[in-house]
Amino acid sequence: MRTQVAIIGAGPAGLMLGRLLEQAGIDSVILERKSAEYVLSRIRAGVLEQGSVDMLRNAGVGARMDVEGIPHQGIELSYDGKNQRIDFMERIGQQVMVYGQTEVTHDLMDVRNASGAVTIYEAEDVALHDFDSPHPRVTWRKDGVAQELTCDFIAGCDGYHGVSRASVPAQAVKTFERVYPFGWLGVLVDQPPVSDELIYAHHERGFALCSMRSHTRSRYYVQVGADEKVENWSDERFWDELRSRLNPDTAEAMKIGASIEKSIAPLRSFVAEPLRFGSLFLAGDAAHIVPPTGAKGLNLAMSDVKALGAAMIEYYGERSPAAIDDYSNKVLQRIWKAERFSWWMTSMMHVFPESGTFGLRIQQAEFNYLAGSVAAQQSLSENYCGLPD
Ligand code: RFL
Ligand code: PHB
Repeated sequence: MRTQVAIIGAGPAGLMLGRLLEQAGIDSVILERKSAEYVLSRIRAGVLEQGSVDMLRNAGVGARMDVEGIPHQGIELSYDGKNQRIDFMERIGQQVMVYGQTEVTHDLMDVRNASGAVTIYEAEDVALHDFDSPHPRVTWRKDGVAQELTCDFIAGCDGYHGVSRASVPAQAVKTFERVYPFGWLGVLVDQPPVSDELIYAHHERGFALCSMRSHTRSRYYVQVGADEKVENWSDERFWDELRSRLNPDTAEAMKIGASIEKSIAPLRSFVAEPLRFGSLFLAGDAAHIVPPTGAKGLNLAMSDVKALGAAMIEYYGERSPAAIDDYSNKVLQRIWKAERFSWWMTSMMHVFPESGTFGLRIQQAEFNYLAGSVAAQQSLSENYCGLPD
């Protein structure tokens, strides 16, 4: 089999890249290790920056988002029960869109299926070859049968645990990492959200987040220890813990019910450099991880593939390698700014047992500064809603 661009991974990064290329008449094949149903069953991000919203619309996959997505013009920060609203619209004239990653992925899969472009699900033992040359290859097995794809480029969009970054010789890649001593326990429930806006709460028992997927489906998280097991968290224990971390009025108003999904995600900051190795390019979680506190992961994946897609389109259209040569440097600038913001939001809102009472006072001062400073609120707003490309 032959294609122009082999894309590894059918998450939001791989599917969006495939769509951008298809719109420009460039052929791609997507190889995905799991089934489409499995990919759609993973509950992840919920917040889209304006830039991601625009990308989905321009890609012709914004119609359902525009009906079902919920525009949000601010967030609530809660610190030991005291609430402070950050009004994005008033501070910087922007908003974000609450629309689940599952729905984004679904919409991108539908448009790809309709286009006839090839996606191979349940591809086993995907392996990358010869990407230090202009004639890279990808091999895999499907239903036990060995397969091969030749191509011009490989886009590694296969997430943090994927094969693409792992295929690069260790001495060719530098990695930067911080692992946080906690995770997020998340619950999805078919009950209306407790608040019209997201609530990010700091409490001495730990961080909590009240989010949503729709007017009838809520997503809640609590900070838990890094080695905590989901089996130890009955629904009752989760609701008690969540409510204990919110201000009493919010806790009182919360509608609870049987969880329809419950999982723990570890928190990590990670960046690989560079993001190009000959004919192989990394994008999305394959290239970097942010802790979810700033709602940046999916949005960064989108902005990476926006740049990568444009660079490939320029390469095929104008026979110019300038943009593909610039890809890694260009996107790393934005990635590091999102890393900084996600680290900062995480540092302000979570409980860090090792930083003691001094650390707590610094967090309190950070919150008080935000509450009293228009400049600090503008800074949070522009980072949360998305910095320019
Ligand atoms: P994905 O979504 O991980 O997709 C990678 C795909 O590659 C496949 N794959 C392979 N395929 C073939 N061969 C192999 N060897 C393969 N290995 C892996 C995988 O099966 C998968 O289908 O990466 P992508 O596309 O880069 O997208 C990144 C986003 O998924 C991620 O950044 C966000 O979910 C992060 N995130 C959030 N981001 C936001 O922008 N806003 C949020 O509100 C937000 N909340 C979150 C989050 C992530 C969370 N968790 C669970 C990590 C909340 C949570 C709890
Ligand atoms: C979510 O709804 O899953 C969500 C929202 C905001 C975040 C992280 C996760 O910062």
